Amino acid sequence: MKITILTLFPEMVEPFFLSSIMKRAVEKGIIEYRIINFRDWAEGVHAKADDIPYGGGAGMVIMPGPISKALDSIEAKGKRVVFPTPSGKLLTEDYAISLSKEDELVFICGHYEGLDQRVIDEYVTDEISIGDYVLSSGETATIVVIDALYRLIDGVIASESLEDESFSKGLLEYPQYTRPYRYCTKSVPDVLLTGHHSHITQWRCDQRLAKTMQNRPDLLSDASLSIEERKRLLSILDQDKRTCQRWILSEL
Ligand code: 6GU
Repeated sequence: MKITILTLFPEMVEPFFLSSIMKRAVEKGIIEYRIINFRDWAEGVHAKADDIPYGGGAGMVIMPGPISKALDSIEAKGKRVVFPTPSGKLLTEDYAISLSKEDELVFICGHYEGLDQRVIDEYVTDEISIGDYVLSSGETATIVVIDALYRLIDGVIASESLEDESFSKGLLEYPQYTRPYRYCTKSVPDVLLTGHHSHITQWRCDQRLAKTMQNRPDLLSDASLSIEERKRLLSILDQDKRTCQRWILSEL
């Protein structure tokens, strides 16, 4: 996949491509990236790329000229052009999967208050938000979007690693343990040492259900649960109810 990032702060983005799993994906040739500073298309001695908003208001807006020249130089029209912004559609695992299937993606990093709407209308195919909070820079959001999608491309990470992780099947991930067996008086759940494959699978499945119910009950209504998993969920709910009842009674 070819990734192009248009930014005024290349130094914020570059390190991501130089470390860890992304570094390996680049070395393997799975990811090709280029980072373009669109200030290079700005004019005047100050190479101005932003200006005050028409109609008044706080902050600065990225001017249409330099960014659209940069976009034309890479023939962005017809390509999937992503603009990470808090006003975009929410990034989900399914959204990341759809982006991971593209051969090429272009990212525009906004800064300050935003990007002139005419540039969005002309070039942007996807306005994406990474959550209901505001970041000061589009660069960090761009890295989040890229991180969520590139790991799903074949060959980047082992496919088994993707199977049980959070959001696969619409559930959160089960807890993981490694050596030592005892750490600060706590030991690893015994079932994981039994070598009994089906018991371990069952325990992990229960843990995923319980974790999802505790931290993200909103996910359960869309999760694709089997009859057996629904029954397990009921029994976990029952146990929770009994624990809750015991706690209430102990306070009386
Ligand atoms: Cl994509 N950008 C910024 N600046 N803030 C955000 C965001 C994006 N998503 C949530 N907050």
